[in-house]
Amino acid sequence: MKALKVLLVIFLFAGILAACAGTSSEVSTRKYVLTTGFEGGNLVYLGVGGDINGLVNPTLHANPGETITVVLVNSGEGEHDVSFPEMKIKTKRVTENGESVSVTFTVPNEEAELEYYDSVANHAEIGMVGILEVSGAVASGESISLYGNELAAQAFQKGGCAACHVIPGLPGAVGNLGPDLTNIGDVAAERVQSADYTGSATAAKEYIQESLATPSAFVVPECPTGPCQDGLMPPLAAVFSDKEMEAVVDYLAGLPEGVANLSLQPPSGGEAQNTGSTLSDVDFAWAKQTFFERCAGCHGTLRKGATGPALTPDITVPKGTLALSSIIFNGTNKGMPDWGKQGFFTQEQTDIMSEFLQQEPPAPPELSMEQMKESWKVFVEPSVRPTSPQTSRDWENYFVVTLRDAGQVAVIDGDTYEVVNTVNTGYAVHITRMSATGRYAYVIGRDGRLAMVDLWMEVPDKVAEVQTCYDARSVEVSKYHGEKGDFSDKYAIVGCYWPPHFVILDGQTLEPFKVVSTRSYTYDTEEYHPEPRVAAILASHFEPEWIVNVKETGQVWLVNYTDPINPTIKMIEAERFLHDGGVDSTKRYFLVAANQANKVAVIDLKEGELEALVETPAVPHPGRGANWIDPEFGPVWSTTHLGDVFMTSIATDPEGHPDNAWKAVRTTELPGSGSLFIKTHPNSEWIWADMVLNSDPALSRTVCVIAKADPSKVHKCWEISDYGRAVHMEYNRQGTEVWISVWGTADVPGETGEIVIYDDKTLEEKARIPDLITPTGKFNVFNTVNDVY
Ligand code: DHE
Repeated sequence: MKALKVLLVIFLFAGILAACAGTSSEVSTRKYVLTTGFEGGNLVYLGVGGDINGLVNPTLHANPGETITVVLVNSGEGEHDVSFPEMKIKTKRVTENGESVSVTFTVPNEEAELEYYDSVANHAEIGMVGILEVSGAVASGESISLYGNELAAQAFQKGGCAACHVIPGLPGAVGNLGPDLTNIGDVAAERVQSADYTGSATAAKEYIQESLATPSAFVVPECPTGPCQDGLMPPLAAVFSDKEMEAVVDYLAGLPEGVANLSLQPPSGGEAQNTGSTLSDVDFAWAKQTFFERCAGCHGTLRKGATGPALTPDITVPKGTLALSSIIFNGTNKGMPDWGKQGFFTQEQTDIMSEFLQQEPPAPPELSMEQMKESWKVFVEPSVRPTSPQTSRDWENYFVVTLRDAGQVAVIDGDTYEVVNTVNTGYAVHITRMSATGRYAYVIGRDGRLAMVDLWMEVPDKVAEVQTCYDARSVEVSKYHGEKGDFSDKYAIVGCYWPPHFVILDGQTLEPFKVVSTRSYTYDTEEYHPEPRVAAILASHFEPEWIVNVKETGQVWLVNYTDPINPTIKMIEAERFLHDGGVDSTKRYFLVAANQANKVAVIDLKEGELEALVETPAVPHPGRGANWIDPEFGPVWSTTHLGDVFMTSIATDPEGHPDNAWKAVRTTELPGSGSLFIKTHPNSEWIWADMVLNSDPALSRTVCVIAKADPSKVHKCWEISDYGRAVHMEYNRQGTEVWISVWGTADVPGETGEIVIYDDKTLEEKARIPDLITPTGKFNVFNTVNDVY
């Protein structure tokens, strides 16, 4: 990629020379990068890098007679240029997303205020207009004309400090990943005196300087969202000049009394430092694909945010490359993986991703029914499949195990621990659900590829497959058998992230026959959303209905499949960012986490209505949750949290315990946040929880058990391996064993992953199933069919 960058520089340089024709042949001493964006509904230029980073229609500066370069990067799909009419200078037009053009020219040799604007169509009228100020004898080079707070403001912006800290006086500095700096002047003086201080400063200013230059010298124990993370704060010694460092230290040391208005006006001098947003086609394509594969699940393909925050340019450009890269590389304790530390991205790739995030997100293509049908394959026709189980094994105690990075599932005998077969399914396989009879396993990959495995075969194998979308997370089957008909094993449904739709398929052959788009309006503000993704889907036991959770619009759709060509859909308003959930012990109520809203929505499946919205700690993530009887509050359903350290228990018995029903009656503290899954079984005396996304490697491979008899505290926690992460628990059919995955690294021999099996009575380790490739979810046939959790 280094070589490519060199090529890019040569290309850019050539581009600049080309653009120079008819303008100046002198060497430019100042460069400004502008990109296109939206602000308050208007089309605008946004400054990129240096002093103008994130500013709307920034005022550009030049000394009289100076030669400057202006680069324009297209963040959208429209046509744009930058025109300086008084000088009769303009850039060429950009038309493609990510395309850049530049122009180099010499400004007049006298003071002037010159307008620049987009000369395409009516773009200037609707907002794309700014000023180039030619003024005074402004020195070039480092910002030597800036003093005190002005210089501090510039440096804060350069360092991306607002992304992680509250800094009084600095607009937009409301970040909560690092310590709040409101009282840092006082706090710093106290800290150097405290016993647990590990740095070498002896006074407040020295402490602040040390924190900026070598942040690891002392890591503050508590940040607003949990323990502060070593490594997240980038060392700024090489980023700030001596003067900038001095200005920042002075400003912070003067807080809280010395708050000043640090509005980010461009300085009257100082060279704009171009961080550049001119990704090569190769880098752009890499970032686009990688974002889709690794990041879109949480942030959305169009980056409007859901489980993770929105990452549209209005948010990312002001944060800047440095702050974004630091977060991407190091992760956060709110669930953002540490992609750099885990070795998935190099520093260079992290920077490319940060730059990509500051551009307008490209939209991926749609997928038609015709394309789905082209991908549809039946390997074994229903007529030649076995009519009874062809195995003496207890197939209802099989575990279908996701081998995530192998694109496979392993079918493992729950009695003998033998891998009965390994079946190729979709890319980055996500979950498996069983047909109503349990004989078929339906496996969905992140690439929207659905595979159907017949568990009655002597060696279970794939009997059909189809691709229903490019990005999917959920699959379910028709389960209703009652007076309205027998729908066992009749239909399947896939829920997609992109395109945002669900697809109904024949349950025996996987022939897709109905697509329903979820593009719609948010339940609360009735605004159109282009990407409302389908999260969890669950089959009702009461009605011939699927509960389809539409994430971004906050609606739970009850899709009646009695006539699936003409399905009726009841849209229940619930809460935004619906994600995952399960039924209570009576199966009448469905509890689903609205995870960025910090709520759990309860749907009454008998009456088909919203029963309650329950407030919880940050980012509930239950998997399907855990049902058990609390000694004080009666039947409860519990969830753990990605963004907080608790297990929250919600009372679910409106008849027996009406006063408690649909209240979060208990929180039990775990040693860390980052939990994705929780599990129990009616025969067990324990509730198990993981902390797989905790940024501390030891906690990420730790599991905890809570005793149902004493749920006020955790009973026991331990690390289940010395590598990888502990993720997702599942019981065997009898409820006597718990299986937990060690999620390893596919290309590290000996550390690819395994399953650890515990005796649920004694909590002793019983066995390990070694050398599996990145096992994650495990689905016991009986428990999955019957919603036992
Ligand atoms: Fe999952 C369930 C979405 C990341 C393993 N995951 C679900 C469900 C959704 C979902 C909507 C509920 C399906 C249902 O019940 O119908 N998962 C997402 C994401 O959007 C997210 C956060 C980010 C992404 O990029 O995909 C995400 N999930 C992960 C992982 O990183 C996990 C740990 C490993 C992997 O597959 O990559 C993972 N998700 C699982 C598992 C379940 C699941 C094992 C089923 C839990 C159960 O017991 O039912």
